[in-house]
Parts: sequence; C-alpha cells; structure tokens
Amino acid sequence: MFVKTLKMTGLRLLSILLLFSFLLLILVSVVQARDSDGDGIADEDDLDDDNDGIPDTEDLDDDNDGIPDVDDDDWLGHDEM
Ligand SMILES: [Ca+2]
Ligand SMILES: [Ca+2]
Ligand SMILES: [Ca+2]
Ligand SMILES: [Ca+2]
Repeated sequence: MFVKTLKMTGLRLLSILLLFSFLLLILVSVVQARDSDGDGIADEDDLDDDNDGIPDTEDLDDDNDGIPDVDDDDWLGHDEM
C-alpha cells in the first residue's frame, strides 16, 4: 500500500517534471525565435531588431516600444550581453 502510494507519487512527480521541462523548452525556443520587426531574421541574428535604420549596438530602444532598453522589462538585453 505504502510502496504503491510512493510509486504513484514518483510517477506524478516525474510527469510534472517532464511537463515543466517541456514548457521551459517551448519558452526558450519562443524567446530565441523572437522577431520584433517581422523581417524573418530572429532578433538574435538581426543587426537592427526594429528596422529603424539604427543598428542595435547604437539603438537605445531595440524593440521600438518607447521604453529604453535599460528600463524595458520585456527586453532581455541580449545585444548588451
Ligand atoms: Ca528581425
Ligand atoms: Ca531587421
Ligand atoms: Ca534599430
Ligand atoms: Ca524597448
């Protein structure tokens, strides 16, 4: 009885762990595939994320949402990394 309960708990834990790993994987791929300006080049590889003509290295607001990168919560600052 106790062993059976323990097995069930282990299986449940494993399922939850698998589910979380899966969700994390999706989240990571979504973040990596983010394309702010929709030009088909992911932000990661795009030298100008918002296509405003200012390279990301000089642009203070890479995603052009009006919030400077330093204050932008949704911006991961990958250009600065
Ligand atoms: Ca792009
Ligand atoms: Ca671009
Ligand atoms: Ca730009
Ligand atoms: Ca911004």
